[in-house]
Amino acid sequence: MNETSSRQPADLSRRRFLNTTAFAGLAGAGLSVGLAACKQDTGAATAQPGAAAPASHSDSYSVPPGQLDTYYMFSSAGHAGDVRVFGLPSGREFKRIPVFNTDCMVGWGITNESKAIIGTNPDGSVKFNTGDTHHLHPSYTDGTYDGKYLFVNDKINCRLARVRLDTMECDKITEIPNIQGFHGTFPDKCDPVDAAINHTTRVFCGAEFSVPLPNFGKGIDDTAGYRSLFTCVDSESMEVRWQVLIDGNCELVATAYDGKLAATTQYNSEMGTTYPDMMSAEWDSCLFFNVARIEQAVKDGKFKTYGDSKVPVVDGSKAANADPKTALTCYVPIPKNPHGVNISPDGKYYACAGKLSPSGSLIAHELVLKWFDGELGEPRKAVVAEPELGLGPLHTAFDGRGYAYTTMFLDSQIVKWSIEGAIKSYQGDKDATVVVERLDVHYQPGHGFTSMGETRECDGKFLVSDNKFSKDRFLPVGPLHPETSQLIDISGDKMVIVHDNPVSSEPHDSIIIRREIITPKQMYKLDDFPNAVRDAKESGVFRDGNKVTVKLVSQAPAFSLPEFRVKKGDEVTIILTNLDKIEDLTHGFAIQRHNINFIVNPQETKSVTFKANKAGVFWCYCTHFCHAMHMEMRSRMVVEA
Ligand code: RUQ
Ligand code: CUA
Ligand code: CA
Repeated sequence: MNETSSRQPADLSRRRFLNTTAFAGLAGAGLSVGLAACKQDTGAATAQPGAAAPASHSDSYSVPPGQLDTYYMFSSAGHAGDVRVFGLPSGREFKRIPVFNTDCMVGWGITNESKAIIGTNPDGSVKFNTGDTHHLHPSYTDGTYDGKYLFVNDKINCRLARVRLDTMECDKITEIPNIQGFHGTFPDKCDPVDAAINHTTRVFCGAEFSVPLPNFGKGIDDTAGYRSLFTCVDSESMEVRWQVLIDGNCELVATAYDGKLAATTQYNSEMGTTYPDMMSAEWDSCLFFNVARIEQAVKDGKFKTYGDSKVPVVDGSKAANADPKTALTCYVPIPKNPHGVNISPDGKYYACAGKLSPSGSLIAHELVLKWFDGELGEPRKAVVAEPELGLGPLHTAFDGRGYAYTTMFLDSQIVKWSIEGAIKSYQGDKDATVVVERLDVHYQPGHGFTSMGETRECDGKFLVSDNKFSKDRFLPVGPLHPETSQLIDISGDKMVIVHDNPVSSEPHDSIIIRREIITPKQMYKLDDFPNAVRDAKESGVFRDGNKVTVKLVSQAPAFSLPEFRVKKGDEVTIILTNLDKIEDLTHGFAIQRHNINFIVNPQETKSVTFKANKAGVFWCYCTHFCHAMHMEMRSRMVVEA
């Protein structure tokens, strides 16, 4: 237990409230006393730029003005629909990358280019303007991040998005057919057949909710016939490659370092539609997919399609996969309603968190492969440890030194346990030490994740606990509290909470990348945009019937057209290129009373299309502070009656 601070009364009542009221019925709530408090060490060390932050002194985690962080942290933003970029160890937020949301600063969901990525209705309006991002994972090469892409899910509208890590902007969004509740996602790390393809080419997607197949109004009352699918998307084309029909559902997703297996936990092997149904069985599964066999089955034409989707769907149900030697899927039984699945950085074990069971289950990669070779027997034999961890285990992270760190939602703790100790204990060794430390966090953690922890370069320096509640940790800001992101130093024998950062709702999963891995571009090229207005002389108003194209450029502190004229009823397309070639010199463009607002970064081109429905004079102005004459940076749209 950690040392107590001077805040016990409020904190204790807070914990009692959470453990007994909010989660009554789920938690048998052994109320733990003692609260984690950051020990206020006063060390003199300062962070070295480029070097990892030294451990043990809280001051050594501060990043002084003018110095840079050593890590990037990317976080999904939950039902805010965007992706956030932070620096660690400072916890400073740098950027919000719009993905499934609308962002009026950037113009995401407003410009034609962003609408084309998001997807449009026949009338040109954006098809979806909500999203729920839970899980984001970058592309891999050689078992570590290659700094190319970040993939992120949308649980509401069943989409997978890709963010380019050089521009930190979303460049593709794919809608996945036949599914609902797309939750877990993970890119592969290697091709299952050709080991020379040692980088990401596929992204796997787990569907949590089951639906009738096809879902067009038939089979509504036959809930036993509802099905879930596991999906593979091509990481370059972002086309859906194939799907697997399964028994039960998918939850979180993990992938093997050798590319041979993808895994998903499933909490609804009962295939129930109400929550008592979904909790009725004592056992659910971690489900493994044999990627090479699935792709062979697709090649051999052993698939179906559903509705108007052309995506091949192979049969991964238990009944169709009884013979391990030909099976596409392997269902490894684990206790009741598991949640996260995370692979250890050595590639050997999948750690599943029990959620409704106070345990974790460790499944050996080698043994699952052995099952597929027909040499294991019962799939349950692939489980090599099942340590008792505490209440509400959700997700597990690793330090590369043989320890696992599991978040306990109900106990509000990070539990550090020994992988080797857990395996020995499972084999009957009564002296094996399993749990080595419990650290209270504030409060109710969802994900915990470590620096480079989901790569072969796991460095064991930091763990971040993203906690769902903050209550008394920050100045109150009305009924909606921020969440708490706690930075924990795990480099020493004891976990040390370094600091709390408030985060706006609701980050789920995050990843921590060494900063050297990412090389952002500071400037676009004009050639990146086929519609670029390459010279101020190309500016003007071009009419084709009642369709009018207005081309203009921005060069601080002026737009190339001080005025442009259109007619009432015209469909107006404005194409704006920012010809400034100075890093960080972004301009904005907004039109009064027309709901138009977007930015253009240096050398970038964007366009918007709208109806000029009202006659009159409408000022256009630069929204982004760019110059001493920023206020004067205007143009005038004249709409003639
Ligand atoms: S899953 S806590 Cu646990 Cu999407 Cu977020
Ligand atoms: Cu251009 Cu402000
Ligand atoms: Ca269940």
